[in-house]
Amino acid sequence: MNTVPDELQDRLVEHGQEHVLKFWDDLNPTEQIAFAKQIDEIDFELLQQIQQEKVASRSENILPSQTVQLHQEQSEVGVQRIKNGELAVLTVAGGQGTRLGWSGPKGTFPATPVTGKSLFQLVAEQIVFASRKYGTTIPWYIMTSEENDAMTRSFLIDNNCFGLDRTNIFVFVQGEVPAVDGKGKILLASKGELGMNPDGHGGVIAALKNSGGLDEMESRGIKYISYVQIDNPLANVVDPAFLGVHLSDASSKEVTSKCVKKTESSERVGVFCLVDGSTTIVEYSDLPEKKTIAVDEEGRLIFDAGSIALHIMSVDFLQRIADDLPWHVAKKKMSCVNVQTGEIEHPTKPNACKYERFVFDILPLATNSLVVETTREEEFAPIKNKNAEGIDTPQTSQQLQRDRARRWLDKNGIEVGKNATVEISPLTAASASDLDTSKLPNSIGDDEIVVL
Ligand code: UD2
Repeated sequence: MNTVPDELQDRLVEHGQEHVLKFWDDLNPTEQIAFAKQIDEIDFELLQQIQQEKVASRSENILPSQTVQLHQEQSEVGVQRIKNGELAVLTVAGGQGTRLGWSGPKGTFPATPVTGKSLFQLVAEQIVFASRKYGTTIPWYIMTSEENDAMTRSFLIDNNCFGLDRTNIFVFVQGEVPAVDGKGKILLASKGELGMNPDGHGGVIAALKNSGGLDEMESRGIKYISYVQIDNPLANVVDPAFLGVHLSDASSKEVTSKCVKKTESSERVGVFCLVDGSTTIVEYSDLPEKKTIAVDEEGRLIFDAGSIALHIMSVDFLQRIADDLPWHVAKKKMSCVNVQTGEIEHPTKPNACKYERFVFDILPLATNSLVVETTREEEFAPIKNKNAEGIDTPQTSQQLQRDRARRWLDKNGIEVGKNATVEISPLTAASASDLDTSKLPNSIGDDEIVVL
């Protein structure tokens, strides 16, 4: 049995968190060592700063954001920069597939309609295709979480990184923050473990910086990042037109974001808005109801620019703002040890304050940003919920993937039977114009299942 190291005790007392040691004597020496290590790694100053950070009162000055259309003519300049090796892909993949009933990292979830390719494979193969097409290297940065890091790494290695060179993949883990109760006391997940939470997808910027990822990018000559969430199989991860528009006018932009028109007021996507004059995304749950449902004279939604969480970010901008993202607090339910009784409690009401950062909070920090509208059917088929829930499910996503494949074939004059299922591999094409008609069938019959 070890006594509590003085230094540890002092630090906890200094920050008013000494209650976490209440059950120290119940732990065996190995557990004590692990617990001491966990406490030692906590940045108490940061936790204190987050708790003291004033939650900005929500401004009433919210207007719809300006958007421009994304045009393919802007591709040429993007292509040049990709060829120069200035673009990297960044995927946030800290989430688990729990909401989908999938035990494992969300990126390992089978997403495509015929071959069941995983979400990770879809990103990897798009990078392989673009690297070949443009004769360049496009490194891939993947953010994992403590929970899924080891599984993600083995998944990639077991699958030979889906054709990518391992030296061009940089996996890094997002940060964690202790969860606290209403009085700011850290919760105990067990007698020898603090209750921790991932710091949100906005933690990606600080994690990139702290892991050396941003410096590594600069040493490779990477100037721009294509940011994608792992949950959208149709996300175009290497899009020259998107990069082109980011670079398009005299004043260089620090972040450019894609939006699509919302399908209905209740759609659960963040909305691009001008808040106190700055472009930003207001999460669907935070946009006042009146604004969410507001329509113009023709019945069209006024706040209609939905975020599909695709951004081009300039690396030098991220270096500058890496530590500046604000924190959000969410009250959630979390099982934890009752410090009076030592028993684990499963609350029926929210008992824990969880702290998170949101990646879209980089927008108001940018001196120059732009929102471009893209075609929803081409780029957005998120997988968020189980099939039974009906919206943003594996089933709805697969249908949208099939529809896009059909449209690409149609554009090339290939007739596809009404009930046919077509899957186009990211290794074959990134757009309708990439399809090589000499290798395509003349037509695809009804009920046929085809992989191209
Ligand atoms: C996100 C956006 C929403 C809309 C929608 C589009 C937020 C808060 N909401 O909603 O506005 O644009 O996407 O599809 O951004 N992740 C991590 N670490 C974390 C938390 C999340 O890596 O700590 C990753 C996660 O693996 C996923 C992505 O971030 O790839 C999105 O996270 P989410 O599922 O919490 O966001 P969602 O679907 O509520």
